[in-house]
Formats: sequence, C-alpha cells, structure tokens
Amino acid sequence: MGESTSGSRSYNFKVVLLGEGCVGKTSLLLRYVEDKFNDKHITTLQAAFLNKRINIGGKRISLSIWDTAGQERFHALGPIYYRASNGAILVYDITDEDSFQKVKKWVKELKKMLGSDISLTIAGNKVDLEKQRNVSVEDAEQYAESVGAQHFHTSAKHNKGIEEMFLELSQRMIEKAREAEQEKMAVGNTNNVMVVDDEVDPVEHNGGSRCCGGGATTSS
Ligand code: G3D
Ligand code: MG
Repeated sequence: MGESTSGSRSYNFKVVLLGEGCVGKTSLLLRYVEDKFNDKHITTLQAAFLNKRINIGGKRISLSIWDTAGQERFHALGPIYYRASNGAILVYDITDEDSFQKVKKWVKELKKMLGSDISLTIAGNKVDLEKQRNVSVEDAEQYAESVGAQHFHTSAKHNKGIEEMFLELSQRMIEKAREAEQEKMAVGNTNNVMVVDDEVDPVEHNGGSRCCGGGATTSS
C-alpha cells in the first residue's frame, strides 16, 4: 500500500457564476453537477455553492461552484460573493443583447478587484435558441479575446458545451495555481540568505546608570 502518488496533486478551486438574472446560471450549474434541467427546485435553490469533483491527468480537482440566490436582479451582488475565487463564468443569454453588455460590466469589476488572479470564462447560453440570437458570435468572441477570457457556447437545456467549459477553465486554474506556487518558492528561497542582526544594543557595564530596582547603594 505504498503511496506512490508522484505527480498526483489535488486542488480546490472556487468558481463563481455571474450574469444578469434569467440568463441560465442556475440551470448551467444544475446541469453540470446534477445533470438536471428545469427541475422544480431550480429557482428556490438556496445553496451558496455546489461541489463537483473532476480528474484531469491524475490530478484531483474539487470545484466549489457558487451561484447567486437571485440578488443580481436587485443589483445587490457585492465583492463578498466573488472574493477569493479562482475562476468566474460570466453568463449571457444569446437572445438578449443587454445581458451581454452586463457581462462587460462584470469583467471590468472583476479585473479591478482581483486583477489577473482570476481566470475568466464567458458563456453564451441558450444556443438551442439560435434562431433568436441577438448577440453576434464574432463580437462576443472578439470581446472575450480582448479581455483574456475564453468564450464558450452553451445550452443548459440541451447539455451543450458545459463539460468542456468547466474542464478548460479548470486547466487554466491549475496552470495559474502552479505559477503562483513557483513564484512563492522563488521568494521562499531568499530565506537561505543569512540575516545578520547588527542592531543588538551593546550592554554597557560602566556601573553608571543603573535602572530597574536600584538597591545597590554604596555606603561608606
Ligand atoms: P438565472 O439563474 O441566471 O437567473 P435560470 O437563470 O437558470 O433560473 O434560468 C432562467 C430561465 O431560462 C429558466 O426558464 C430556464 O429554464 C431557462 N434556461 C436556462 N438555460 C437555458 C437554455 O440553455 N436554453 C433555454 N431555451 N432556456 C434556458 P423559466 O421558464 O423557468 O424562467
Ligand atoms: Mg439563478
């Protein structure tokens, strides 16, 4: 029962779903984690996140995928929601141009607050409604590229593009985690340099100024 797990690693990643109300965030999550669509409890889902475990080339990945409880409809999603997330999936509805504009706002906010610590994916959802498309594929893909995000076409209804999307995002998050680790190690190595503390106060023994307790009176 030797633990020859050389090369095998495990990672925990937090991924947040963001986007306007009704674009299909909860549907994508339930499809991916439970393979369900339009389940009765869909809109009453109160869990802050669902877990999904996957394996990529011997590495175990545990994804905590956070969904909103509908606060986005009241413009009430703050930094506390996406804080410390490794990845974000910004969802829009391909039949709704406004929802695509909303994605741009989220990208700006995430970049401002988290910089490049976070891996971004943009999902054009409801591609089963292709005939009613209102967002140009070229525009969406070009925009994604311009902000360093990947773009995916998904349908929670037809289970299209979802597995690939989470897989690709996970791979980027692993890559980022590795880079961060290597940076940390590089910084850690400077610990090998001896630090000489030359600010130690020299102790004076001139018998002159004594402090603490006195008592040493000289009588003649
Ligand atoms: P949200 O969590 O972003 O607010 P929801 O969005 O997951 O609650 O979905 C909003 C509505 O869009 C739901 O319909 C849901 O069934 C529908 N929907 C989600 N994904 C898809 C999709 O890929 N294709 C189609 N055609 N519809 C989708 P209702 O009718 O329940 O409001
Ligand atoms: Mg929802």
